[in-house]
Amino acid sequence: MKIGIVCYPTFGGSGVIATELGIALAMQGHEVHFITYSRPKRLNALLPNVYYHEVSFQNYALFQYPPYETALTSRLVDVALYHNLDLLHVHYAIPHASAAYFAQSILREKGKDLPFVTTLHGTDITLVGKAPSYQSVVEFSINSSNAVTAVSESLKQDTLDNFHINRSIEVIPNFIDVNRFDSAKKRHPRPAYLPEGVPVLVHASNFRKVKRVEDVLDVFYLVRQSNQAKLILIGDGPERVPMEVLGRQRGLDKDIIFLGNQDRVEDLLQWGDVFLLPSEKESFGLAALEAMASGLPVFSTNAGGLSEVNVHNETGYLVDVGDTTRLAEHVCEVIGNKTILSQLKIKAKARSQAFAKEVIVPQYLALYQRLIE
Ligand code: GMT
Repeated sequence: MKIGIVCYPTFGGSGVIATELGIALAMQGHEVHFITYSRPKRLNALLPNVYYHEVSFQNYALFQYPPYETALTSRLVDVALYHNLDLLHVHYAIPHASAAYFAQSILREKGKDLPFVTTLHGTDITLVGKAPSYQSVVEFSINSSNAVTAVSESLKQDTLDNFHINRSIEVIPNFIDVNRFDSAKKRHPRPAYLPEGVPVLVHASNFRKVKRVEDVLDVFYLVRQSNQAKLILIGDGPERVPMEVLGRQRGLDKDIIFLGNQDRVEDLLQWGDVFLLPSEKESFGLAALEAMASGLPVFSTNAGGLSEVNVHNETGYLVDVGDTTRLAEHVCEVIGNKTILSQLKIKAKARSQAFAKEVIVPQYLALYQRLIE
């Protein structure tokens, strides 16, 4: 098959899933064309069967905002015709689904049929998508897609609750390459700032408000009242600088290590003992799944689809949004008891196998096959 993939090329989960899916398909011999405004972070230029087409902008003094959707649509038409694509898979509805719909309409005029799949990832529905400035276009383009998938049951339900949807939505959960996160393949010794024997708490996100990173610091503060511990923060975003300031104000700065955006998150997760994800909204929680595959129990909220990934009392703990006291109690209990910690680690790792790429990628392929036929 010749498949076009549209995604955000950033460190966000939707871009990561789109990239990993494209790589997995290319490794099976399919021809995969990424169409986006810059090379996706995890996309290696040397991979066979993988092509990257940059969306370029013609800016003009009249444009206060460059019309990305128009540029993307034109690029989609061009790549679909020139490379004779069989189908398009767009990740994150805004503005990818409406650009795909528009490209499909243009291509039809030119005698080419190009079905498209839209995968909903989270904030394209639960946050920005339902805002009045985008809602009608998101709703129309979901209804007009040839197939729609959501990354969790919770996100599917949110979509049905927030939009007038007149079509089916298939749930295909996110996935990972479990081998990459296998902690048995420890490659990097612990750095000096993480002394042996001191429990390491980890959080990874895009540092947006919705992730409630201040709750991560709150939990760490409470844990530190009675335990030695270190906190590793992976990622970057608007909340990073405020969190550095907060860490200093709380006298925790010597024990919090900000690592910024990282390509090889699996190498860093291996230093951790527990993973914190106190998000306000989370359609799935890919970062939690990556942590579980690395053998870290997850201490999260019960927001959105997190309970479909993290199982309370088995692979970690789930609390209501904002309940940092309860979350800190669970962390203290676990880091103070080696037996509980190692049981949770084993179960977290075992659960991650349910989301192995070998299990999930065939579900996308079956969907593509149905569409093309
Ligand atoms: O975080 C976002 O704003 C967007 C998006 C992204 O690109 O990272 O995250 C969403 O998609 C991920 C991949 O499907 C999910 O694992 C995240 O839970 C989801 N984020 C939210 O729902 C906040």
